Amino acid sequence: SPAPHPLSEDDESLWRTATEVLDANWRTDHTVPSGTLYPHQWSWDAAFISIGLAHIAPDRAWRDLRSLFEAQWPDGRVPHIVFDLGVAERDYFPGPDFWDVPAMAGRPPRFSTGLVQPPAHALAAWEVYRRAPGDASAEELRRLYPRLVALQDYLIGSRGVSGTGLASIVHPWESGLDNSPSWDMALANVTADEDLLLRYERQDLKRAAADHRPTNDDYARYIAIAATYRNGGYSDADLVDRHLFVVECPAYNSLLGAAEHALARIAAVVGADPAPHRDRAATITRSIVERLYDPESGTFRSLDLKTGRLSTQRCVNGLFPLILGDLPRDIVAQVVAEAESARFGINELMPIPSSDRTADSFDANRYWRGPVWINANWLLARGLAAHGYAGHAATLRTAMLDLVRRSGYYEYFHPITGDGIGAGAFSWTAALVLDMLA
Ligand code: 2M8
Repeated sequence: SPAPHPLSEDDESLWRTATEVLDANWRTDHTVPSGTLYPHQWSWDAAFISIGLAHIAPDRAWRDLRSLFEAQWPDGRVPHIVFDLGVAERDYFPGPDFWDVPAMAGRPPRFSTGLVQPPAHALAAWEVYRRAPGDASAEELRRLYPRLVALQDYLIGSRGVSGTGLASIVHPWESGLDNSPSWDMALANVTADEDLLLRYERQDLKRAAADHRPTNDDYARYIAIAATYRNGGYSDADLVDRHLFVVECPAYNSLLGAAEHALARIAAVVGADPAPHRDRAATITRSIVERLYDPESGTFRSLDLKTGRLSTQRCVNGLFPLILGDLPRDIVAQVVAEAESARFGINELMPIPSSDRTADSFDANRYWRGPVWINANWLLARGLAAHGYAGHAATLRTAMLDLVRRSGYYEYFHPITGDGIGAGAFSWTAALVLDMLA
């Protein structure tokens, strides 16, 4: 479908190619993040993808979100991957055999993982509704609302380990920022189970360069943590005592808070009470500030609940609280200063990298340890605009669009050369480009 307003010739061609990426990655009732690396449906990918689809095919936007929530567990969790059982086990690791989840609520056995991902879906549902208003969208919101609430209840309840309104993640994969330096300290206390990993074959290394992906050492820990959670029946009881990895992430919890803000708006449309959502949002913002903000460095960090220690690493997740409209002004100013600093450096030539450029842990090629990601920058641009930093938001938008125009719809980008890395024809990159052009 055509752009909603006339575009320059360059942007017109960007619009067309982004549409082609999303068309090619559509599979009956959902979009895959990438036809090669990620042949199933991913949770937070679906959220970003739906926002792009809202501009070209609102029916597909809603279908994608609905498919994801049809896989919701009876306890409210929405799985981080919904498997396409028609795809061969060897096409993604760890696949359905590894996760081995039981049949439930009309779903076949092995239909998903037992982990979650950042709860970006309420925000996405609201944004799809705003971009494609009307009765059909209002009806979709009505259907999704109780499911979105059940997800929040699960995260704030079962995953509310600290009792402060914040949710803990039990695996780096749940953060979406898989190998971020933000987890290095917590992972140092997890024994890498090389023997366990040797029983499997990593599929990602057949499809992407090894120095662009997490290391085998990372994967050995990922598998050990996932196997522990699985062997405990995916139970969330006594996590701090029983589990290997229990962390509060500032990005994850910022999206949790943003979800409550979005649910307050959705509630008003579907005839529910917005007040409880506003209360929860306020609690989440307060707790993020009280628990995850380090006044000395003026940054947010992740908190390891097993040791009680804040990570010393400065990563892009520390900037995510900017997406909270109720973040206190003095703290907003400090986070903006961090984003402007040489560590992240907002400028027109390059979007914000996933990790502190000046840190020893910075790795320009390796996934979430340095490269530029479009979803993170899209969220930060939104946050900056909402707090009155329109200039910074425009700068990030220009930098993102230039990068994609130059290098293509990559999964992530080298933060110095701008070269595309990881999977090409990556769905959320295409979707968010559409949103920025519209
Ligand atoms: C990446 O994570 C998956 C595991 O979930 C992987 O590496 O195999 C992350 O970038 C994550 O944020 C993303 O949702 C997923 C699919 O795009 O890929």
